Amino acid sequence: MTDIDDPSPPAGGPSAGSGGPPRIHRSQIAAILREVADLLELKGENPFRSRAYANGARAIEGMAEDPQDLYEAGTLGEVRGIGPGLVAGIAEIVLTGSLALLAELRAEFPAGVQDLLRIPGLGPKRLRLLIENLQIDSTAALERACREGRVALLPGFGAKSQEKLLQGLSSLQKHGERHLLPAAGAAAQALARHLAAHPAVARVEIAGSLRRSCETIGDLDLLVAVPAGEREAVVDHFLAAPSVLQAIERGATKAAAVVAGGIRADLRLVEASEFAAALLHFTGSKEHNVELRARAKSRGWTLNEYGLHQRQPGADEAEETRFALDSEQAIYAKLGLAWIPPEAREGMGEIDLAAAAAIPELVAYADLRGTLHVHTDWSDGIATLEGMANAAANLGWEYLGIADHSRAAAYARGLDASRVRQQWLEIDAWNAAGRKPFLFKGTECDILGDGALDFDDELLLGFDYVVASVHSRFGLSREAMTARWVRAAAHPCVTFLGHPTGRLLLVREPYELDLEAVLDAARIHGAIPELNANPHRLDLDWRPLRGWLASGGMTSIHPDAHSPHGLSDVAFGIGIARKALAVPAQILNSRPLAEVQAYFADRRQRARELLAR
Ligand code: DGT
Ligand code: CA
Ligand code: CA
Ligand code: ZN
Repeated sequence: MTDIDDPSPPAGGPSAGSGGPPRIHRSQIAAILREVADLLELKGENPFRSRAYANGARAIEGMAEDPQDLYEAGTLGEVRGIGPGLVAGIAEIVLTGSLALLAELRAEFPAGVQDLLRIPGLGPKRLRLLIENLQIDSTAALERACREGRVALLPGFGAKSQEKLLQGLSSLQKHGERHLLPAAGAAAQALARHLAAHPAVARVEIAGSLRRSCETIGDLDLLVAVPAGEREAVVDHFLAAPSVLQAIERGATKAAAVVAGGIRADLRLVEASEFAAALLHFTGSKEHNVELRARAKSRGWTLNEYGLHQRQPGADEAEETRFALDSEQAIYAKLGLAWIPPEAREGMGEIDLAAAAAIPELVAYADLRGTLHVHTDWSDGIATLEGMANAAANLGWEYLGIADHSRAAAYARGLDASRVRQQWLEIDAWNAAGRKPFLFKGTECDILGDGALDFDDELLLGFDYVVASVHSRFGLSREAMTARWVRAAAHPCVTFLGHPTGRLLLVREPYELDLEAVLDAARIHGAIPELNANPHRLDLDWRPLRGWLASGGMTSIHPDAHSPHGLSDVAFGIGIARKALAVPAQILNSRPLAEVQAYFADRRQRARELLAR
């Protein structure tokens, strides 16, 4: 069902699979529960009821097993965080794809409430005050009230929160139409499976920005091969998918709908003979397509979503003949190009590389041998150290690095020196018993405001490696933030720069920073900027990462996982690494255990020598 030559990682790539009832993804179940929790709170219901749904959402997102498997086994109620009252609701979602309670609750509020709840920094409690006192029923009404200064006058608000709300509104406007990879990927895969279950559908692919592993997704693009006579039936089938909330468009060769999570999905229906050209076109990017078309034109051909065409000498446009090319590979080859992985199709030099046959074998999910930035319940993770280690073993990994927070991150129950040493004993015991995977002693050590590290050098030297991260004082000037990072990158004990730009996708822009200066310092001192694969971050961004790798730098793909399930977020990092044209040799955690051990040992030896001077 998927492109044979497309080694997409599991989370980003299409996996339409065969038949069977469409499974609803955990993130969709969690989104429904979370919205119920918000609306119950907004309604002013018994707070325990609302909290039960919020806890349920968190439990569903964090658990290692698939919620549907547990439902089928009848053991959902045994999961910590899922109360007995919630089991029936989750069962309803698993069976029908929706929850009647949510529809009832939505009907009790103006339609604009869903948007208002998405404003960063505005929770249901305060939204309720705005609705009751200022009759706010939409983001437009809220913006007006802020501009007119009416929000600042409300008890419990004030000028500062009014300003924050305006910032939240503009952030929502800027990002509100886009979606994070887990939700978009899950929604697309559910639709692809649903489409594949129709007997007239010969082939399904997920195209667009999702196939290119972009960091956020505007809308889903699905492509199916269907005989012309069956298109209408397949459009009906598509619009009847359990996740479809609303049909937007119904045409002869296309359809569009809004699915759960407020995500738009475009469907294109083509003949099997047009499939390869259509897949190429709808995968994009637009810039890539424009360059490909120009290349076709320079050979006297035309390339469009229906195929690559040649005009017979003297004939007019209507007499174009189509080359019989039945794969993307064949179309690229006809244009004198090696096949270009979808992630690289951004119109950023990849066509020249392909023309020179210089696109290397990019890193793939299967190359990873372990990972190095995960949290346990020693700090703010939800699983035990043993639980995280076992989950890593289940992924087939050789090693796992535990990097709980340091003491300054009090909000995340950061570890002090004595807790660190206790944790080391547990890790040493694990390794001494020969248990798998091998565990590294790491820390995610806060970088304080002035660039100093949160632990003293002696303690730092006891770790196998150090991820240094900024978790506070995001508002520093560009100069101060750059100096802070440069100082940290120069510390001999620092192995990795943690989520270097601090962005939270769709929520928070990167802080002010001269990234180039920081990367220069990292290069000089041998620190590695991590590729934080948490789908909320994907930091370092693939654009600067590409430059860093091209100039000889190395990275390491870390999930920043807070639960066993979070470990598989590395798949998103693989997509981003591929966008940066990374090969396995540039990814530290694609190396086998012994090499990583040797790398850390060398770094530590060097740090000892430098600190002894
Ligand atoms: P998104 O949805 O904003 O995350 O990004 P895409 O890339 O999925 O964009 P979308 O859904 O508008 O279109 C899907 C693909 O269709 C796009 O990547 C390339 C192709 N496409 C769309 N509009 C144009 C166009 O005006 N010219 C060309 N050459 N290709 C287009
Ligand atoms: Ca799209
Ligand atoms: Ca689209
Ligand atoms: Zn962090």
